Amino acid sequence: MSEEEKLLEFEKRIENGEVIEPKDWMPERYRKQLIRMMSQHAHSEIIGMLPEGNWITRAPNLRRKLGLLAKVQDEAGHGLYIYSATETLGVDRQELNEQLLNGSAKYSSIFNYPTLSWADIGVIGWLVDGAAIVNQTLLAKCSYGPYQRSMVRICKEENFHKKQGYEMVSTLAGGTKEQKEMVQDAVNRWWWQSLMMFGPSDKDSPNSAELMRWKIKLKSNDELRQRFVDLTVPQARVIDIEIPDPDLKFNKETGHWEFGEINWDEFWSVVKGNGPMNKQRMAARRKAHSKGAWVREAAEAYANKHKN
Ligand code: BYC
Repeated sequence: MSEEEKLLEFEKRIENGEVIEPKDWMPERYRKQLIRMMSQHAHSEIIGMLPEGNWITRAPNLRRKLGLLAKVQDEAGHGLYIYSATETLGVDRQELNEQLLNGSAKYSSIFNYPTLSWADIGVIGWLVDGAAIVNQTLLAKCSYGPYQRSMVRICKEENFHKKQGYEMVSTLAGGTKEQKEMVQDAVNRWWWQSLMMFGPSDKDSPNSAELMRWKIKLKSNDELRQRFVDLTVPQARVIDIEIPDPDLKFNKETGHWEFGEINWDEFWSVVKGNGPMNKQRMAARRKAHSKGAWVREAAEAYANKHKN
């Protein structure tokens, strides 16, 4: 079969809703796009542990500490599942990690902001994990088998993260005047950044057309962002929290919440490495990588010893 015929057959399989498995033929570009997107996703899970890990020692009580510890551990597990799924595409985890450390692979913009108060931890669970679920629920139906399967458990855990975040936020919102102010301040600092997680608007998204044709993405960046806004605004109203957007209004005809302009200059600046915490995040990753060298060496020596 010629390459062209193989491509036609591959695209027919995608069109019919078939799932592509690691040993199936796939265009090189499909493999490359998946490696790019999945590895960036895995890196985001691992870097995402840092802003929250910052508050483990300062959780206000044992229940909150246990919840936060479990959440941060879950993120490590998510990174592990997605790195493993990415390795089925014939790429080594060491190589993926090098790409992160040398700056050629990205990770989510959201983790380049600081966690300034305890309320940030609740707001991250509510908004950041809430945004992640909207995106990942569809990835759980994407065309590549290992990626979609890794998403099933991740989505279940993210749902728990979101629920515990919303419970924290509603507790603070119903607390003292200071607690309410603290949580409103956190929402003011994380709202727009959560909207940016969905990526550039569709007209500025170079990868979307290809990813949607191959059903890696099932909905566009703007469609998912709108869904997140529609789900989240009513949740904010229930707990009397204001969304920091003067242009936010409900359009009865479309049934959607219309929102103001996102600061795309800020988004691209953060993506290019100039956000408030980019340098600290990468420094923490480099340190963890070099401190873990002995574990990798020991694991390799053990594997070699037990090869036969
Ligand atoms: N941040 O063509 P586009 C989590 C880049 S972890 C940084 O639209 P695509 C969690 C994009 O990579 C959440 N960069 O790209 C963890 C591309 O650059 P390259 C992570 C971004 O791939 C712990 C360029 O901009 N989730 O949930 O079609 C605790 C043009 O964009 C961002 C995932 O990774 C961004 N926000 O769409 C709590 C999900 N947005 O690579 C929570 C999987 C865009 O060409 N990924 N860029 O150099 C996706 O769904 C898609 O890759 C995206 C972007 C929607 C993110």
